[in-house]
Amino acid sequence: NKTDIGLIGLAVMGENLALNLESRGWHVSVYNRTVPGVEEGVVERFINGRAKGLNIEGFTDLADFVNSIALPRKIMMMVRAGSAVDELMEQLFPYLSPGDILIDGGNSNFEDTNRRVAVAESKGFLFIGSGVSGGEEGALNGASIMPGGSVAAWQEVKPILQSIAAKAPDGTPCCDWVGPAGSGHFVKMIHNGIEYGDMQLIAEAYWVMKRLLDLDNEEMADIFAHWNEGKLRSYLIEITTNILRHKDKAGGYLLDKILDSSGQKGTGKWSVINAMELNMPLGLIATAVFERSLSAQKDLRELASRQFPNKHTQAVYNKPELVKEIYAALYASKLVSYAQGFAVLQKASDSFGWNLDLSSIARMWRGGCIIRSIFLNDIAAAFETEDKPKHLLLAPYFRDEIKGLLPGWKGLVEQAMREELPVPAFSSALNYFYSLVSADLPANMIQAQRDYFGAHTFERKDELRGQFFHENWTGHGGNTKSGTYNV
Ligand code: NBP
Repeated sequence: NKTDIGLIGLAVMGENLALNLESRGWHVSVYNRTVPGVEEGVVERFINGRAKGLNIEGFTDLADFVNSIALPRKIMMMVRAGSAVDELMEQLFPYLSPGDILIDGGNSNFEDTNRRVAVAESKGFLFIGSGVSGGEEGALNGASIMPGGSVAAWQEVKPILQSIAAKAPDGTPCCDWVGPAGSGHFVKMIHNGIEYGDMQLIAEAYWVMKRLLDLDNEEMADIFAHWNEGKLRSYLIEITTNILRHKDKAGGYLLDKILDSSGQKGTGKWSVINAMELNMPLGLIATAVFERSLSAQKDLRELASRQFPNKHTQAVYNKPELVKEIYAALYASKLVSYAQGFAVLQKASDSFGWNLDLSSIARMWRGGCIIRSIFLNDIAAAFETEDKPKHLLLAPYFRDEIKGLLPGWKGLVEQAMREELPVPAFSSALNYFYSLVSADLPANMIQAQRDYFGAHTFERKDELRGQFFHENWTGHGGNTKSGTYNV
């Protein structure tokens, strides 16, 4: 009696996914490597612990594990991203049969997935690289799952993956086919980048309330709770409310005792690096990543703060008015962030031939994952129209929203700058917006400078586009141009 699916890697994600699979009626085989000195008895502990009495079979021998699964085999790997996945694949290949399907559910780099899909297919197997978002809780009760790779595998794994996915409020599973090669992992990477942006924006909203309005944690929690009833309704706003109210065992609020130095694991950074490779602006996420880096320089900031004491005015603000402006800045900046993220997805789709469906991606993110929100319904709707918007902010609904938010948004940034209060993501978003809606930018100066010192050439407003000119700016330079390149 063979099992329906195998799962490798019994750390926090793997264990919970195995339990989730079993709870949906699937018969599951599980395997974890046994390395002397690492942690031994992982499989045994799981089988005799959380999996006791369940339809889950444990293996410590890889061949036995593979043989226990029905053909074509579906094997999900939930191991540390990086070389562990390659090592595991090499170990698995000798035991697989043609048409077997490997699913990498870790946070792999999409370029690694591009390569792995090709390697697996060259050996007659199928490979899916899938983002899985939602952490431990999502893995157990329903995650957002973003699979891409060998399309022939999709019909085989669809019922299984959709059964363990979260369901959006309208009942659709938050799991659908993304596209070929590493597209599933690319989409997951941008998801994580957007998560960095959302978190930074919420942190700035909190900071303005605390610093300019002098609100206490309960008052701030009430405001976030109120916002969570409206257009900003989302998981991150919800947990922010809970975090603000959370008491420390030793008394007081825990949040106030947490060191303001944040860490990161790299998916935000990858989003920015890949956006740069695609020559696409992703400034809000970049700002969020850089702010984490700057926050981690706590000692330097303490030193600098003594040399440049803050000139906070202690002005008395009208609370309802300022809260409205904070809301406008948060909502508008969030729109900018998603617009930038989806534009990167579109560019990747065009560059790599992935044919991504942006509305389907927005729908997949409505449940299970960290950035789940009702606002993703509006994004899905915007990309579903016949006449697809060239940019999310140009979709009629969002264009009108931004017009309504702009006065409050710029008022807030203006005020914060005057108060020497950092709101880097709010202001980055606002600057991006102003640049986006400027038919003219000072890039003519950049082009002139590039041509002046490097003979990089320029196009002219009074000539057809695509013709490149070089000026002998000094009278003594030569007429040799640099090779024209446009990234
Ligand atoms: P980890 O990322 O900590 O990975 C631990 C697992 O990988 C253990 O089962 C470990 O086995 C196994 N492993 C390692 Br390390 N090297 C191996 C190798 N060479 N061969 C076989 N197995 C190996 O676990 P996790 O936090 O559960 O995450 C799993 C994946 O899911 C990661 O890619 C992660 O980025 C991704 N993810 C995590 C979360 C989250 O919230 N934690 C959310 C979404 C996605 P051992 O027990 O013998 O050391």
